[in-house]
Amino acid sequence: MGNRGERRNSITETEIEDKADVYLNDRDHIEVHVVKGDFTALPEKVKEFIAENVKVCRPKGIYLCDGSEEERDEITEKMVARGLLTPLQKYDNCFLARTDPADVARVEGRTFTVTKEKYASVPHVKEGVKGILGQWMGEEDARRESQNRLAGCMKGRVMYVIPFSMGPVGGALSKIGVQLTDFNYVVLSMRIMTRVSSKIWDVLGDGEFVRCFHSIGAPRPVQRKVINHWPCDPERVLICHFPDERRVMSYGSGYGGNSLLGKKCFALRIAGRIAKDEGWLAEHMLILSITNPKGEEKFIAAAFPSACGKTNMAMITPSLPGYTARCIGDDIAWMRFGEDGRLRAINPEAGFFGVAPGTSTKTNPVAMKSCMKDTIFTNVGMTEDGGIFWEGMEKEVDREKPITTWLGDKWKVGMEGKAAHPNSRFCCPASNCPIIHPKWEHPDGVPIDAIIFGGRRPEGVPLVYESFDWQHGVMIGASLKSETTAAAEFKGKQIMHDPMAMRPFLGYNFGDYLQHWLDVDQPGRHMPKIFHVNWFRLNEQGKFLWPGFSENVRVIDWICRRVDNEDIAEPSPIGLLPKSGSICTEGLSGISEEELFSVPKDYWTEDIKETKQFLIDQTGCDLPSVILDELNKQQERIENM
Ligand code: OXD
Ligand code: MN
Repeated sequence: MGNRGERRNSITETEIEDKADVYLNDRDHIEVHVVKGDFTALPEKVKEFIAENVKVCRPKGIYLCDGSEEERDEITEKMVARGLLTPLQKYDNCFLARTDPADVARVEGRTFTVTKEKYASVPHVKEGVKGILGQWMGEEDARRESQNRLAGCMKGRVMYVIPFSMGPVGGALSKIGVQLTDFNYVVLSMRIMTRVSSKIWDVLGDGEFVRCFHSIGAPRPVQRKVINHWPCDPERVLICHFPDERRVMSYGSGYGGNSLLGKKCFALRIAGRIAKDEGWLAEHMLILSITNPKGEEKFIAAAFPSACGKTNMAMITPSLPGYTARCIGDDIAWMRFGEDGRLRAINPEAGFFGVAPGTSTKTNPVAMKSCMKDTIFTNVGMTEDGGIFWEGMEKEVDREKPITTWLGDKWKVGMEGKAAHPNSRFCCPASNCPIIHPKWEHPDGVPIDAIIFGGRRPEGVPLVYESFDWQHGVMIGASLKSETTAAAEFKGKQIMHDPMAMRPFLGYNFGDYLQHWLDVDQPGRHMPKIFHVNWFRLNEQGKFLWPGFSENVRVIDWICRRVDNEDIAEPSPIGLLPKSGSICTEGLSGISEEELFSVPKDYWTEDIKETKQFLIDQTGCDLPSVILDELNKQQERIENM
């Protein structure tokens, strides 16, 4: 924080009223008070974008963000004064936000892709089947639904204008966005998660940008009771993506992926479509590097459904001596083949928005260190001395001392209930990460050697297997399934399909998406090997067969040796399995290779039948024939085993 005693340009009602009116556009004579920044200096297209939305939403002023620390401190101070942020004295410049308990996760049921033609957005599903690979809304419906919500939705509030870059500012693989929002929490979080800077205006010039609109939907005077100083309109949440226009409209929620539009909305759904049009890949993947004791470094991109431990893997502390892991990103990878034929990846984000529960000095000490400064925690518990607490941290706090839960109740470790919401988060700058890779912001990205798909599969699925080739690997990705978690609104544990870990983040027809993955395999390109991992297999007593976390380096090491074509794999009906003894288990006790790597015929007979049916039902005539062939071949191999 800056000097709290000194009042810089805090936005006060009077000051806003005092500012001279500014005409935002000549045609409609829209006037608005410019709270901060020089509207006249903005690129024309940005002025138009702002003016159109001011006209509809009627904010009391506009605030052009510059991404500076002064700006951060000014906004933070105001939020602390209002009670929306609580300073966490134990750490440096860290704050806790508690949301309205009705606004705690991404709302997949209210998230849509809007295109003129339905099948540009979603595949042809079999008659009578409910499609789960994206939701389409027609243009007319989207226009009507937006109008119903947006007219006057920012009355009495300031509209912040956030210029941001996904990827290093000006980088060849980077893209620019401009987000409008009426929620200062979003401004602070976007500042952590993306690169917000007034330099963006110069880089942008008259170029294209992704138009991101966000409103919490709580014009003043508020109609709905505001809980925890977290205004929202949860009953009317609506998140629409307009891939043809490279535009996002998000209304009603202030939480995570619903409101930090650079993340899922832009970097996955809209960028997915841009990537298809431009011939690259925008994926729900972490990026990490592993250097072995010989000093050889490999880069890996890995896709797991939400809340399956991506952040833990991205920040792995290898248990094997002599290995070093470094993190490039924990959630999203933008990957493009370079002129040398290598697939290069950047992390478009600038921060981590990690699931808090389960993160601890035991499971992810690197993440714990990353969030000790400049971090916003949301919906976690708080200790008496201004520290954080969530499920998984029981050994790190004094059990006798009371904790304030995310709902504001007094609670102690051992009592019923939970201190933190299962989808509570830490939002911290990636630069805080002690093992961040020196090249994590390199504009050319890092060369990817292997791609991993994984999920929570308690039964039947081996610890690791390798695809026979790229096409088989794409089929493995398309067949991805996992136990549900708290990242979205689903309740209870069930195994759900989450193809390519992209089910909630698809920006266009999934059949076309699979075809795009097949099409990037071109002569002259060095295709990364594709693997599937499962850290979560249980034995008959319900105990994990594999210790996971830092021990996963043993599996990563096997993968790296396979990248070097070491003869340590043997075929099975589902892919190449590690030869006996080829994964180093030295120092581990109670590991049963037999149980970890078995491929039970009954299980896989059922699995391939179900998966094939799922893909046929969900993508119908859009399913690439290559993928259907791969599924049939796999089925045949299983039948003959
Ligand atoms: C996330 C998610 O927040 O996948 O990363 O839900
Ligand atoms: Mn994610």
